Amino acid sequence: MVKRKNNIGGLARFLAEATQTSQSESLSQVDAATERPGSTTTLSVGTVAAEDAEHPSNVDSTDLRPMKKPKLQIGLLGEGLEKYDATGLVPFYTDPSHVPEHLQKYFSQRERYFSKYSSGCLLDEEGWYSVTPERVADQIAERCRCDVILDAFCGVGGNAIAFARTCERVIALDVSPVRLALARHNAALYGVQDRIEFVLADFISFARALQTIPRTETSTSKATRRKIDVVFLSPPWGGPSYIAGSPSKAQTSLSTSEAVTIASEDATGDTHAEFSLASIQPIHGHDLFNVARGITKNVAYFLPRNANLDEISQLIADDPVEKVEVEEEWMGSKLKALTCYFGGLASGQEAGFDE
Ligand code: MGP
Repeated sequence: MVKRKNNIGGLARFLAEATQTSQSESLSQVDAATERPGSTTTLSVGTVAAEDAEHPSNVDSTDLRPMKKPKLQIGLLGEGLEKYDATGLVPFYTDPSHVPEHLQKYFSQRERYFSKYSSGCLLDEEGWYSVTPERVADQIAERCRCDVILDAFCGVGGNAIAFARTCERVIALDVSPVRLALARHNAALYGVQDRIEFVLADFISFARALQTIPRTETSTSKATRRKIDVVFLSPPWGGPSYIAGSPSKAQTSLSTSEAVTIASEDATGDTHAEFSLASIQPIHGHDLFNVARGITKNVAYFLPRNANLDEISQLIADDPVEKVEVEEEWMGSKLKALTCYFGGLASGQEAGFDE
């Protein structure tokens, strides 16, 4: 049994100290996000809203009586969990007739995304179309079982919740304070919020800041980098139209008129245009992979079912020995996505996990 370590909060502090400029600003927002989200049912996690609640501008400065603490309202999470409650940040749909047309197909799969949906799970628009279905998330989490995992694009928390069940600690990043608050709300509903460190940060800056912290103590710094065992990448694919494919890397060097769409047949026999890693956001999917590998060799990369397999194998072209394992994520007769396991996560390469 691996011992639980509780110093992830220290990681955020190390990063703040290491960078001190824009990164530390974003990390102070992190503190706001981790301390105060959902302190009322309508406020967002942003610092401004939180400060307004504590220092309203219409306060009479001559009135020296101690200010009353704002009363926490009971939301979907119920009593005792108010500080994690994000009720009111986005609609909680229960009646199909209230769901916008373009979200209907996702709403009909709500219990697949979160088996506890009806208890009060919250998703924003991007969450509806990109959350990993719970059973798929559980399967990936089993494969990624480790001490510390970094969920680089946590969204509304589907994967982070699953990782919290198989990993000692989860560091969950997102650039959206709203999505981060929704992820924490959902994690609280599953009772795993204490195992996840929610960090308002973009993965690229986070990884860069991490590199500035020495792995071992130096004469000038006692701060050492916390070991991250696995990085999980589930980045934006460019929205629901990803299935229409995109010009591959080779194709993008051609003029638009020359660019042709390569069609491929997936295991269901459906034909789709191939998705290129060039369409990954916020940077090219190949570059994103390299950033993750700067942290650890053990990377799990969640990609569209029509992803170009040649591009995936090219990710490790500079290593003649390493293999990537591509897992098809099926739900019933439907192929949903691919998870690509690298380093010690791939079958046959487990021995290299701790390298
Ligand atoms: P889908 O193909 O859009 O949904 O996404 P579905 O219900 O299979 O649609 P259908 O019309 O083919 O029936 C399938 C799965 O891919 C989703 O459940 C998400 O887990 C994942 N997914 C979809 N998008 C658009 C994204 C994305 O942008 N990023 C990530 N990381 N995952 C996504």
